[in-house]
Formats: sequence, structure tokens, C-alpha cells
Amino acid sequence: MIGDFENGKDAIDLPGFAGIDGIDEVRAQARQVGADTVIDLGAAAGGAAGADVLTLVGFDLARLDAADFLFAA
Ligand SMILES: [Ca+2]
Ligand SMILES: [Ca+2]
Repeated sequence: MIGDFENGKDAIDLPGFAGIDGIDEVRAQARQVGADTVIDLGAAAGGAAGADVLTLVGFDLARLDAADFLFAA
């Protein structure tokens, strides 16, 4: 869970999720839950659903884009 994520300032490093090739795969597993954005990173990487779920507290899904992540090279 990340509680102080700032849009346009912070980026989420995804070195442990080599199966995630781009923002489209992240967005496909991201959903708005109340005021938070919940992302199933494990599923986005092609793995099991529910195993690695990231919650961005107080973050609107609409603001989620490629600038918010550092993808594996
Ligand atoms: Ca992939
Ligand atoms: Ca953003």
C-alpha cells in the first residue's frame, strides 16, 4: 500500500514484474475502489491474480499513466 503517492512526481518501480511490458497491461488490471486505485500487479505481469496487489491511497484511476511507472527495460 502506498499512501503518499503524488501524481506527476512519484514513479512506481516495477523491477520484480518483468512480465509487465507497458501501461496498457497495468491499466487492464487497475480499478477504482472508493478514493483509491487498486492494481493487481501480479495479474498484470501474467501471474496469479490477487498475489501482488498494490493500493494507491487517495489516487484517482484517471490519473494513472505511463509516467507513474518505471518499467523493466
Ligand atoms: Ca506482458
Ligand atoms: Ca499520472
